[in-house]
Amino acid sequence: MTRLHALVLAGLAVLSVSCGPKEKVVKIAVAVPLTGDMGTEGQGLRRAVELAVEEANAAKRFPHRLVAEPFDDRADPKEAVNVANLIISDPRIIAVVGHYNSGCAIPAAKVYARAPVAMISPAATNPEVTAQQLSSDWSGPRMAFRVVQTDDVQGSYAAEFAFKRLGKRRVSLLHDKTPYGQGLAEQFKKVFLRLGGGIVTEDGVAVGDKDFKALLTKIKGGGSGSEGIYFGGLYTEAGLLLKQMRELGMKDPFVFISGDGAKTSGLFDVAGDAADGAYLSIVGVPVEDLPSAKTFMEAYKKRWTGAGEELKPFDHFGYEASRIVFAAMEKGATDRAKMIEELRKTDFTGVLGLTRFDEKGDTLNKIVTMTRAKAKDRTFDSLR
Ligand code: ABU
Repeated sequence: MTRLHALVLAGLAVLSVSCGPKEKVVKIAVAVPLTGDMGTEGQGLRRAVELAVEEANAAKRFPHRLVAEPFDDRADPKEAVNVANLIISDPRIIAVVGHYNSGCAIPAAKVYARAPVAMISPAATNPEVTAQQLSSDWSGPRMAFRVVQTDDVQGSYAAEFAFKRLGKRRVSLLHDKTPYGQGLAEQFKKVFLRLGGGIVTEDGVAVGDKDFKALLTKIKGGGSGSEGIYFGGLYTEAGLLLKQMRELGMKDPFVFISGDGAKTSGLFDVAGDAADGAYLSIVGVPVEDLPSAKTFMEAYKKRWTGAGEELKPFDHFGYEASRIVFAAMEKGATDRAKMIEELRKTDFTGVLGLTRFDEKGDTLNKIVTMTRAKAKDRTFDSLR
């Protein structure tokens, strides 16, 4: 046993708490939506973190049992704060993998900073999730990290794609008024205008709205010459927009472009064939195109075989976030403070390739990919 290994074992013994007569546990919190429309995505993340934890336990990587403890933030910022308070009150939790929604990660991070406990988001892409830590009124250390690219990259990429690749010059902007949806749409707008394009209408919708026909009729018939919609939001509203667009005859060459929150199989459940041809950007490279993710995908499919347990779009990010936490533990992160310190030094090669974080805690990987929905197969083709 090396000296470092001995120190790690000793430290973990201090952190962990007896759970039975002999057993000690160290926990990773998985704070995501587990119910509601976004529950499908959060359950995928829970499965991915559980898989990582089970693998680490099976390999006897640590002297104590690891546990992935799920917390349901219901994609609701207020509930995310409640959940974050519960998490910080459990001393066995050494780090958080979460949250899915930027609107949840932003306020929850403020709670984690008080503890402080590290949060690695596997999905929240609004820049503020990490950038808020640089503001003068931030209290606590910088403890927010993420393994996904940010929306300033994603929104810019989509604008360039619409202008240069699709040749669109007049676009209608819609968003769901959340930090994610609005932020992404505003970034698209900034770059599309800079390129010489025009935003001809601009509207917000509410998460949970079902009828967009009046809004779409305005876009279609307003004499604006709109050539398509850029929507910042999640798959439920995106699916309804697509369905109602097609019903109103808004079809090719009129385009629908959205982001990573809409690119999931749920889009086909909501929109059916109307999803066909929609453009959806994703952060990173599609998991099936990553040779480094092959083993993970095989293990996931072997472990999770039930109905509705198929791989979801952010699962490999959740798996990677967990393994980054384990790597930090092996390097001596035996308590919450050391975990934060160790995560800042992350130099981890795994499913996503090499992950390092900048001074804000954002991944240095900046790849974004555009995909196109194929309703017949319920798949998304990568466009290169
Ligand atoms: N980035 C996908 C949607 C989640 C969010 O950032 O709110």
